Amino acid sequence: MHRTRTRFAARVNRVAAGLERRGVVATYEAHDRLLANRGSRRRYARQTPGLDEAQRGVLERLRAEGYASLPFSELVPDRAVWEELEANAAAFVADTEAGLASERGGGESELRRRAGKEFLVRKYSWGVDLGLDDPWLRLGINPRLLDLANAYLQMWAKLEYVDVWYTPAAGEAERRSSQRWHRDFNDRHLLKAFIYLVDVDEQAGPFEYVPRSAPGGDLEQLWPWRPLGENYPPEDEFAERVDGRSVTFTAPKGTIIFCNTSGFHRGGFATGKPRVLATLTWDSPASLKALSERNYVFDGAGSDVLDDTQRYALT
Ligand SMILES: O=C(O)CCC(=O)C(=O)O
Repeated sequence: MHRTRTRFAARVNRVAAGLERRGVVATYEAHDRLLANRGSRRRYARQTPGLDEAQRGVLERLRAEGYASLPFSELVPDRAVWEELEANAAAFVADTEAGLASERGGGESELRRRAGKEFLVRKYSWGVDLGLDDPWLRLGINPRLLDLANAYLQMWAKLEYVDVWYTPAAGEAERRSSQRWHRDFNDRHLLKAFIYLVDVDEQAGPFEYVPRSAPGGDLEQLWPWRPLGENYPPEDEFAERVDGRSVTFTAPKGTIIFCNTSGFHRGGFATGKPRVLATLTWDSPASLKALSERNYVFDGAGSDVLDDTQRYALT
């Protein structure tokens, strides 16, 4: 009796989950085609940003390959911006290493981690209030990056995620979660930036990407992107079908990598050295309506200095 009820409850839950999933997908598609993204595309068309040569170079490579990388200083030549980020990152690294040392000694720490990706320590993780005094938030709406994001997405983008990650060298044998090849499920209109804050070699878990695997690329049919899709293919079959066509971003500190992570990517399998990077995600309003949630709340202070694209990105 109890067993029958349990099985029945499990079936009801499965049906409910299936219906909910279909509802989420339908909401996303409606917002992409008709509702939220239409307004955002219209705004972009009315006010298309002028890009300089460095930005145009990134945009062309993003459109052709789904990724582009370059020294941060080529995109943002203002030295003061980098120095402020570097100082902020150094404080995060010092706090993180103190916390990890305390944990190793059996003590407590206030380090932020998220379920499923415990191998990674995050500066913000989830649910933080951020204002314009935060250099990482300001980087996400810096016109050198935001104009590029808007031009790539062909709409006014939303800044969805801002964080700094410290991945300790774990010496694990097996890759887990985002260390394995996957597509991000949360938007087809997606741009991420990874800014390396240390030199990243093979032992520090470099980011890796399969060029032209994002929607629109000639490898898009490889376990195609779907909203909320089954996005982690079997590793063996994946290796066979990709057959060495991936790119590995071993690169010095101060490198910025842009990529559309609805294409296949993986990284952060730090075997011998810690990896420290900052990461930003821009996506479409449709994604925020149905598939994603910001990891921060913008406190709004001083927002009168922002232009319309910046305010749109943060709200
Ligand atoms: O840590 C990495 O290099 C990969 C991160 C990742 O998969 C993601 O941000 O979607």
